[in-house]
Amino acid sequence: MIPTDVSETADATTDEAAYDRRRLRQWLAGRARADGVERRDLLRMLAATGLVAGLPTAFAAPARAAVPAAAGIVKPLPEEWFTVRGTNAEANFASFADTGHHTPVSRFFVRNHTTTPQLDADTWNMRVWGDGLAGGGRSFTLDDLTSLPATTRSAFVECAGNGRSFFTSQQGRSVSGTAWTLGAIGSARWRGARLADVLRLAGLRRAAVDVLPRGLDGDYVTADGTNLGRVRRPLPVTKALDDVLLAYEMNGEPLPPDHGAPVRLIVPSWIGIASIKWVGDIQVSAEPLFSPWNTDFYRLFGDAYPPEGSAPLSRQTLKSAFELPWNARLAARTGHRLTGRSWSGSGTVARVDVSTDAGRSWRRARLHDAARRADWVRWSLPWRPTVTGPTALLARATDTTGHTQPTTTAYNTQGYLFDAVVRHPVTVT
Ligand SMILES: Nc1nc2c(c(=O)[nH]1)N[C@H]1C(S)=C(S)[C@@H](COP(=O)(O)O)O[C@H]1N2
Ligand SMILES: [Mo]
Repeated sequence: MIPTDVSETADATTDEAAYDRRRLRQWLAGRARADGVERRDLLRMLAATGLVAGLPTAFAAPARAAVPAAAGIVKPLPEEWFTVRGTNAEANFASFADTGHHTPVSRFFVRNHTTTPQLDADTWNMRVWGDGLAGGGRSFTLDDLTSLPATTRSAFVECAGNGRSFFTSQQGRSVSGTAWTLGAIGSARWRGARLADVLRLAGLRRAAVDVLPRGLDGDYVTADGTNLGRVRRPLPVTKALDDVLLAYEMNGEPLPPDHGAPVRLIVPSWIGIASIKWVGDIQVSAEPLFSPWNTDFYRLFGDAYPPEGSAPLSRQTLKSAFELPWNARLAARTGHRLTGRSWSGSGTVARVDVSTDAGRSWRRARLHDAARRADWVRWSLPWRPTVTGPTALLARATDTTGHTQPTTTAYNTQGYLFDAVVRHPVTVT
């Protein structure tokens, strides 16, 4: 069930309390350790819990007109590279065959809740504020950020709903949300300041638990007219201090408008919503923070999950895709080179196995990139088909945590984190 009315104060309070209890349970059980949470943080969390009921919960505000389809994206969206889905543009994964490790900006998918704002980098500034700081906080201009030590790293950004359409086409379940195939991902070289440095300069206190970056794009209004305010999602301070960037460059160029100019967060290995674009301010809090993006969205709801949903989603899952058109036709008795990419939000990709006979037999693909965390690896496999007719190609990755892509993914109402092996139809002629 998807909660639709987040302005209902009683429900919101209950959800928040449940969320908080769940976080505490996880920490007590040591299950959040992978994200760097230490036991001494528990004491802070316990102290903070009592304050949850007093948090503001109302999001009710007048509705706005709906945004016309894809009107809000600035860059060109040629049909061979993109499929427009509402306010979003999915990359055509087959077209990645002629790109290198990194996805050019011109091919990078766009996921916008509303429209791309065109901000002036010269006047932009970002306020860091809240009771998790000592003192009154601090504002940063773009110059301030570029004068800090710069970090460059390669990382994918992938929507939590990437692969969502396969819940329906492979598993026969309908789910809500954009019906992405596998093109809601791209990998780029990001350059920026460390969020950790910015938080320390702003006066981070040991009592801080959550940071809440907020975008400068317009308020997000749901289909039923509820205004949820500006796009924002809390991030635990432990992750914020670990490897998060405030990126101002993408593939060696200033960040382009559609991808968050002048400054966006890059939260490596985590679901795309964590990487807030067009950052306008960051709240730093000594209490857990909540927004619809970590209570109603980006959790798993459904029969397999508690009523308040799973814990807020963090890491991406494991996936693979062929760089080949859907229903591609391949000549028999000819040597082909199948190529594709695999990626994981946990550990790195250790191996990829490919089946060219709909899953009956498997061969190990050759990997073409050194495995790196939060990034994808390219792979290839030679294939000389002999049997003509329709068949399915399957790619199945295993990561260094020992996780292998399963045959099916447990259903969740909003279709997040599809990790099952995708059956890619082709015809041998
Ligand atoms: N401010 C803001 N940040 C945002 C979004 C948004 O709509 N507004 N979309 C999020 C989602 S859901 C995803 S998947 C990624 C997509 O990043 P991209 O458009 O650069 O590919 O941005 C995230 N950051
Ligand atoms: Mo997303």
